[in-house]
Amino acid sequence: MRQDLIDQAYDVMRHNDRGTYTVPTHGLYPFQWNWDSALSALGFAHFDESRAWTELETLFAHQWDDGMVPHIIFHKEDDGYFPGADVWRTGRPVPTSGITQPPVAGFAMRRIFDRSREKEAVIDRVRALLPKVHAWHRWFHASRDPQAAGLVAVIHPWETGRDNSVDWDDAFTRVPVEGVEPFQRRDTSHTDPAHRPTDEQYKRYVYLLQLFRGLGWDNSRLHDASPFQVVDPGFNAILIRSCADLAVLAQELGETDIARESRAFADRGIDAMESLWDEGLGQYACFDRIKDALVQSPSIGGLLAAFCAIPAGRAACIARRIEALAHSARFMVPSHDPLAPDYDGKRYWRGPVWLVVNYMIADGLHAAGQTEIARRIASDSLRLIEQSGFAEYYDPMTGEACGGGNFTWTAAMVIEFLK
Ligand code: 9WN
Repeated sequence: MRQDLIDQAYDVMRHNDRGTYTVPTHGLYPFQWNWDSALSALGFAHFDESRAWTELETLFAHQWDDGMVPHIIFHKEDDGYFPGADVWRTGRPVPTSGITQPPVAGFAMRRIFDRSREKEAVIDRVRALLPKVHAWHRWFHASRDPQAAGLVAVIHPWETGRDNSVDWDDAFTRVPVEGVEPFQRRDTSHTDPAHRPTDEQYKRYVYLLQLFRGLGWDNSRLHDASPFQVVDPGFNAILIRSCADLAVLAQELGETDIARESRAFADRGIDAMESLWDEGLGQYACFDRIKDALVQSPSIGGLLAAFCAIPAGRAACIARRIEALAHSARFMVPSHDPLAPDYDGKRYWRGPVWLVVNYMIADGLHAAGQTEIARRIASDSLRLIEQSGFAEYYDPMTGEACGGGNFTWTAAMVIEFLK
């Protein structure tokens, strides 16, 4: 075990700890982010399990009445980030954004509870969280799957957590920019603009935000009104995995209704994932609901599908895809295929390696028996840390640190890989 790296990871997490929630990194992201928090809870659990549950409790304390859990919670005012609470204007007592993020909390809960050495001490807290997480999963199926296809759509790239992926480029041509209020970005004053989304993309992010705000953040209207409706295999794999894990946890706690419904969501999702398989790409692909077509984009979204229990043959294909990627990049797993024309090794989700995604892919492949490639992903992740520290993301060719530094979830993943 690399105790020195674990100690450094603990330091990063403590540094970004605000007591009852954690910020992704000081400066660039001064609030609580949804999937950052859930994944960071895994790291906290290794040195302070109670603090891990607090992280999840704080997140769910800001759940909306309809079940949605917002992607940002603006606990304190800070003008270092755009768009802030004054732009979202969701009318919440503690301001939040009005969209969601990958629902990784169900998975995190089960993993933390499975490993808990003090189950009796935390069981009431777990029991209290369970229906909240389930309500969020129900909300997804009710609000983002109106045709009951078994898979849910995202209506804003920020929801996927892979903000400027090449996956959204085509769908974004249908998102207008007319009427976008003037704004000033803050991200580019904290980090290298060449590592961030473009101004054109930001205008479209804001267009969607304004559209949803104009509809009063009414989730019964947003999906159908959005010109951006994309079914992301990675996002859905996270939801399916969380439903499956919640089913196991609920069963253990005697909550049989939640267990049954969660299992049904997961089973239906797994079956429907098959509709996203793209034989030409040799991996899963996004589906654009407006265009009614798969998106021809070899991104990490299709590889993250391995996080849920896809058929063994599909997991083997994903393992082969990653082996092929290893011929064109030094560090696994690039967020976009380096041989594809729109690859950009430093620009955010268009090429760089992200440890959180590596962790989830490795976890899924390991469960599917693809242990060798899972080990390779873990060891590449640690090589990046040794070379470049706890960055937000890394260039897959050079290993250079990109984006923000001292990143909470990167540190949490290091602890997970090493413990
Ligand atoms: C928008 C906090 C978040 C992550 C996302 C990542 C980035 C925000 C931004 O930072 O997104 O939500 O302003 O760029 O893309 O995955 O949750 O770390």
